[in-house]
Amino acid sequence: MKITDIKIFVSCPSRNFVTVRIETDEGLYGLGDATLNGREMAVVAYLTEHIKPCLIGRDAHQIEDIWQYLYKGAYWRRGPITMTSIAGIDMALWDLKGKAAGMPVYQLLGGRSRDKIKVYGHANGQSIDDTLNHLGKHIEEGYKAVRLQCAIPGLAGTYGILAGKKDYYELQSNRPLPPEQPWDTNKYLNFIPNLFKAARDQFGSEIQLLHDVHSRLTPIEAARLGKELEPYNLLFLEDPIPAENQSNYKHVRHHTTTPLAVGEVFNSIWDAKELIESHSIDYIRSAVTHAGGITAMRRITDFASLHSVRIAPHGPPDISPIGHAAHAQLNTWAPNFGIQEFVGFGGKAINEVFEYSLAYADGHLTLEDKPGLGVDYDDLEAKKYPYKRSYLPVSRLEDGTLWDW
Ligand code: KDG
Ligand code: MG
Repeated sequence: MKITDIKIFVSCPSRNFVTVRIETDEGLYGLGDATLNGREMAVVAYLTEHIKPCLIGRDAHQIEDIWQYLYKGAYWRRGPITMTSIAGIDMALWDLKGKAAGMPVYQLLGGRSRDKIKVYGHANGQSIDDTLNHLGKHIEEGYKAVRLQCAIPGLAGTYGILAGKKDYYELQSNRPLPPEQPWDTNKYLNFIPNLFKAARDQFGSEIQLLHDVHSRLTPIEAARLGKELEPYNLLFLEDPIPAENQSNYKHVRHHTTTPLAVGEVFNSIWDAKELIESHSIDYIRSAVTHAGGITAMRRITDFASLHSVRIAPHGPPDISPIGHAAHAQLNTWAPNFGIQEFVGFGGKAINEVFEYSLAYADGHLTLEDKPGLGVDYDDLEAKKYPYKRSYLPVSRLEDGTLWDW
C-alpha cells in the first residue's frame, strides 16, 4: 500500500484544527490530528516542507519504520512541533492499517481490555455555588468523576472557568494576540481547599473529584495544597508544578498522599521517564496528538504499567475528534487505563466537519466498532471555516512578572 499523497488541512470550525490525510494507491486514506494550540501553522510548515516529500512512495504499512525515520532520521529529535507532526502521520497510518485489515485500531494493539471508557467532565464556575451547580448537573448526567475549577476571589479572571463555553481556555475568534490574566498564588492557595470542602459537604464522598493547577506552584506550595486537599480525597491533582525538572515532583510526592497527574505538555517518553520510574506520579496525561502518535503512546503506556502508573490522556477541546478517537482506541486496549478527560462533543460546526463513532452514557464513552480510528473529515465542509490566528492567555503577577501557564 504505497503513499501517493499527503494532504494537510487547517480549519476553524469554532476552533483551529490541523488534519492530516494520507492517500494511497489502494484508494484507502488515513486521518491524523496534528493540532498544536496556538502554534498550528508551525506544524503545517513542518509537515508540508519536511515530512510530506520524504514519505511519498513509501509503504504505508511500515508504521514503526516511518516513526523511527521521522524521529531518528531527522537528527533533531523531540520538541512539540516535530512530535505533533509525527503524531499526525502516525495516527493516519494506524487508521490506514485498521481500514486495510477491516478492524478497529484497538484490535491491532492487542484487543479489548474493557467495554467502556470512564471519563471525567469539567465543572467550572465564577463562584463556589456556581461551580457546585455545574457539578450537580454533571452528576445528574451520570458523571462519576468531575474536575472542579473556580474563579479565585479578588483575581480579575481565572484560567479555564468561562462557564458553559467549550473554548473556555481562550476566546478563539476574538483574540488575535495572547490575552493576559493576573495570578496570585496566595489568594489561590487560601481559596481552593474551601471549594473542595464545599463540594464534599454538599455531594458526599462517592463522586470522584479532580483539580488542575496548571503548573503554577513551587514544589513546597504544591505540597501544602496536596496536604490540605487530602481530606477531600481527590482522584488526582493535575500539573501541580512545572515538570521540566522531573526530580522536583519527588518533593511534592514525599509530602502528600493526594495522587498526582502530569503530562499534557510532554512530547516524548523521555519527558516522563524519571517521573514514572521513581513513581512520583500516579497518572500520565500525555496525548496521542502531542507525544508522537499511537506508536509513541503505546510505548509510554507499557512503560508506565511497569511502575503502577495509569494513563489519563489529555482530552481538551483543542485536540480534534481524530485525536479523541485515537485516545478511545488506545484506552480500549490499555491494560493500565485510568480515566479519560472529556469535555463533550464540540459544537455544531465541529460536528459538520468531523464524523466520529463515540457515544457518551452514564459517565463513560463507548466506541462503535469501525475499521481504523472510526473517524471521517469533510474537507469541503471545512472550507467554510478558515483558520483564525489565536493564542492561549499568558499569566502575570500583579507586579508584571510573567508566570507559569
Ligand atoms: O492547549 C492547552 C489546553 O489544552 C490546556 O490548557 C487544557 O489544561 C488543560 C486540560 O487539562 O484540559
Ligand atoms: Mg491540564
